[in-house]
Amino acid sequence: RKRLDNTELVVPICYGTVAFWLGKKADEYHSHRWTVYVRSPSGEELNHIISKVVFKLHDSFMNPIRVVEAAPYELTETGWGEFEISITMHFTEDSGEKPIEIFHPLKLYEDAGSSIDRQSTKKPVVTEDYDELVFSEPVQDFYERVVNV
Ligand code: SLL
Repeated sequence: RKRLDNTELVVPICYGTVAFWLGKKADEYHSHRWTVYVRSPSGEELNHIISKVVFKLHDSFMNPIRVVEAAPYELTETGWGEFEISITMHFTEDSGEKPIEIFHPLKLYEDAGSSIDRQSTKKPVVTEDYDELVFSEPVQDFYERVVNV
């Protein structure tokens, strides 16, 4: 497969968690409903670049390895605790790229001292990170396919 010298393909992504307290519906093991996601900051499709996303949850979850093979690349669960989520992005076969693993903390509670001191079922706790996937010297066919979408 031919790679392009002196070329970089830069793909912006953002990923994060959104968590709602369950209020009256909360029980000991399910105090919150939360979603972890990977998406394009501009709302573009990522499915021409990403083939699947593997979310690895804390071992206290049943089947902690969750595979999402189509957009939207997100997962919703209920739980009681915060932990570090492993997010592995796999790329389309023609890219010749290895998977990339990133980590993102699931946040259920506002920081102590935050002005939002009372939990509400309506106001989610959100954390989001922005990043860029940088493919240097990309495979030519992949590059041309992606930039022509
Ligand atoms: C803590 N280190 O102790 C963390 C672990 C794990 C959270 C948090 C499981 C929910 C389920 C769940 O929420 N685990 O079993 O459905 O705070």
